Amino acid sequence: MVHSKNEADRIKLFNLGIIERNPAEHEFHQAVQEFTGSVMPYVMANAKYDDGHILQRMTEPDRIVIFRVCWEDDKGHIHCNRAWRVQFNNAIGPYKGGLRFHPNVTQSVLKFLAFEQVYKNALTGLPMGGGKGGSDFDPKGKSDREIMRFCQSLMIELSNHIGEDTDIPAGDIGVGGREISYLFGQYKRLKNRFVGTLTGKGLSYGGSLIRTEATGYGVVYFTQHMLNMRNEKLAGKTTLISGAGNVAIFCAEKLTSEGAKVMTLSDSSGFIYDPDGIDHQKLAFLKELKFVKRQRLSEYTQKYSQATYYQGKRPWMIKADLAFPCATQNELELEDAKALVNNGIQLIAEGANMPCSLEAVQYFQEKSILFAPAKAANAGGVAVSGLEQTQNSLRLPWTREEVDSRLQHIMAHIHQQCVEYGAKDDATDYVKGANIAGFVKVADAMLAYGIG
Ligand code: NDP
Ligand code: 2IT
Repeated sequence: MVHSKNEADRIKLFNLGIIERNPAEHEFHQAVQEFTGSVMPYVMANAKYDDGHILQRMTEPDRIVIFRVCWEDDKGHIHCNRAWRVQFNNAIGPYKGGLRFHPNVTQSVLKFLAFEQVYKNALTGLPMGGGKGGSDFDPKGKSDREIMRFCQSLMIELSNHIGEDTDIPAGDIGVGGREISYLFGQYKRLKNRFVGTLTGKGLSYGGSLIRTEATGYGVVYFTQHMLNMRNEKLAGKTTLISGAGNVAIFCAEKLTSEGAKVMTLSDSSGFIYDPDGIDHQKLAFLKELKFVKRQRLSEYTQKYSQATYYQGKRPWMIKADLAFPCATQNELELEDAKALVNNGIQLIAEGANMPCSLEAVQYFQEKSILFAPAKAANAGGVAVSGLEQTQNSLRLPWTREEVDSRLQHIMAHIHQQCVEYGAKDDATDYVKGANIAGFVKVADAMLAYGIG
């Protein structure tokens, strides 16, 4: 986005203030910088937001809870981890957002995720504020019992800060169905209440159909709307996906169902390239490998010998039409963006949160590549979490068709908002559209409450 001198100065000054107030929180700085790049000009053009110092207020979380989590491993050794819950903004609904268990979790990572979640949740049109939590606990190589003891210990403290009308956690990296079940079971025991305080639950105890698939499916629904605007279709497109977790696998499943060819998946050790495409049968093998056996992706090439495994590499040097980064933050940098563009990439949709660096996003925009930012493209997961809460309150489970059709409707609505707020010449700037549409909802609620 090109800014006038005055706008550029205001953006620069504001971001320097963010860096000064939040030293060393690089991921948080990055998320705020991406946001203000498009929102500051809008604020400057609308005096009520500028006079209300709304951006200053929106970039300060409501509160952050930090606590110790001690647990005993299978050998009787005691471990201490650190955990957080960032309750960023509840202007339009109770705090809502996932929990991440990964050794690289820091306060900065959780603040960036919670900040993004505020505007993503607003875009869904459901009454959800934004929060995020997690721990620097590494679930890799731990037994089920160790995971259980860690989750139970974490919930002893977390249960004091959450509730079905206060803050509703869910999954994220390292937190899937197994972890949510241990967390929910402990919450229920501590509070003696069976309520929808966590989402992503098992189907027989309050979970929603399609929640597992929702983020990945939603990314594909959103992509279809982007392609439709250019009279293009998914069928026949070649695609790259990074990650091999919840988001990546179900993104691959839906792309394959729609006739696109998925050629790559990755994990933190490397990526697989299957030129024949990762079809439904291969995906069934991968679901068992990753979600049941919890093994490494490199095993894929043992079974499918036409595929190649690239140790320690990312998939972005492979030639394809569409790319879906679905693993983690900053996994696609400027050099990767250049390689993709050189190879004729048409569209990038962020399945993960902030997977593209600021420089990579800027480069895609300069080259007029269709680019869907995370807060729009991956909102399907939290949207179906919202629908899980609705079903919990109604005490009525919906069918697969009902939930999927609501998800499709929500993704269409998010796309529509991006088009409305992101108009640029005769195209759509999805970064600007998603940021401003999310901003307006939250900012208007905050202004209505007065100063606080
Ligand atoms: P999972 O834990 O299911 O999978 C994560 C995947 O990413 C794994 O393949 C993992 O590989 C890889 N990965 C994790 N950290 C790194 C790293 N530092 N470098 C390289 N690869 C890494 O998580 P999800 O699929 O749920 O989440 C993926 C992304 O999607 C995250 O950014 C998350 O915030 C976002 N997201 C998730 C939603 C959800 O509903 N689950 C909703 C919206 C966004 P390995 O196994 O080797 O660690
Ligand atoms: O980043 C995200 O949107 C999630 N991890 C899902 C959050 C949720 O509450 O379902």
